Amino acid sequence: SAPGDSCVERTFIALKPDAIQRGLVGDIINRFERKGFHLLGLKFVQPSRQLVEKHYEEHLGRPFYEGLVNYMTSGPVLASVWEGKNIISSSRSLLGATDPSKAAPGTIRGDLATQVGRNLVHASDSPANAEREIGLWFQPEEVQSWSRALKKWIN
Ligand code: RTP
Ligand code: MG
Repeated sequence: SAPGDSCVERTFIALKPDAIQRGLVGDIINRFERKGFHLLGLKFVQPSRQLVEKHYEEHLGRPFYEGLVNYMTSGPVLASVWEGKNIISSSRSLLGATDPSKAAPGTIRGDLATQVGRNLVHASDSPANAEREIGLWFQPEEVQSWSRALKKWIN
């Protein structure tokens, strides 16, 4: 295997309803592509309450939970699967802090958002959660695999 292959991970990224409604899909996807991450799956969905409740089940009982579920079901979401070296921590760096008012300039939330309850995008926070979330949002056949044979023009 090539050097660096051992840290290649998959993650689940969701563009939340505010990202769609504000016309920020291209900007946000562009940042992941420019970073060098590879798109494996992409789907535009109106999530059910049940799906969002499972997705954010770790936050059940928190004061913001009900508002979070209402926000995430308020319109279509762009669900995606990406692959890349250290993508789980690296994608969370691209997003910036959960609260956009504390997120650094240059990050998605730092550049494009102001409120924690309207923070544009979700990224998985661990390898276990990434696989759990990919399984919640996607059927196996909806996710491509990047074999080395397909990467004719890149490392
Ligand atoms: P996400 O799961 O959406 O990628 O965000 P995160 O890891 O940065 O933050 P997390 O703690 O998992 O929170 C999930 C989402 O809940 C909303 N939230 N509101 N204090 C609040 O009002 C509050 N805290 C969290 C945000 O939409 C956050 O992204
Ligand atoms: Mg989270």
